[in-house]
Amino acid sequence: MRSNDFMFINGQLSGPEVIHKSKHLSQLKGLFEDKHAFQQMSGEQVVYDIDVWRPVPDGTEGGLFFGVTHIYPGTVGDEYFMTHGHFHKVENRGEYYWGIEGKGLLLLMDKEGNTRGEDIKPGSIHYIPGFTAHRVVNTGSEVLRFGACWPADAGHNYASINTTGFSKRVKKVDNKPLLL
Ligand code: M6P
Ligand code: ZN
Repeated sequence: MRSNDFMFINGQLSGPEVIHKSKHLSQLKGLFEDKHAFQQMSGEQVVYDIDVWRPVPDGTEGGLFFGVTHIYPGTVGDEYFMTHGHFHKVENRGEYYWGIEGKGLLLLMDKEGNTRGEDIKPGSIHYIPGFTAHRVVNTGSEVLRFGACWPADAGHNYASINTTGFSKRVKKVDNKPLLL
């Protein structure tokens, strides 16, 4: 039998077609509230890395993608490092996220702009329904790793997050995370 070359060990995804991408602070311009603090930081700083396995071409109906995201600890002002966040281009598509290492908060926002948070920790599983924007925030002092599995035809819609963002932010208040 032919063996599979894809492995997922110790929070690391490896295999011949795994794509690695880094999100630098400069690519998250406008998302953090404290513009002054943002300007003081290097745009070169990596906020998170993503490893993605796309076994089928982007847009394939019925296909699935698999990814691992590594968000580094840090803040912009008092706001924790986080992913950009997105709705799906094909809005009804859902997704699974699960916690691997570290701790954080998954923000889920519906089309009416109601935002709620779910704690992400090693072993936690999160079902993200369609029509729901999703963003992950690292509220810990270690790297936060989470897995993701989503339909290959879901796509990413970043536009509305760029303009209106999420209706709640996660900030460090008295050294503790608060959803405000
Ligand atoms: C997960 C998946 C990816 C997504 C990534 C980073 O791995 O949801 O589709 O690209 O997180 O999130 P974002 O695209 O919002 O920066
Ligand atoms: Zn998604």
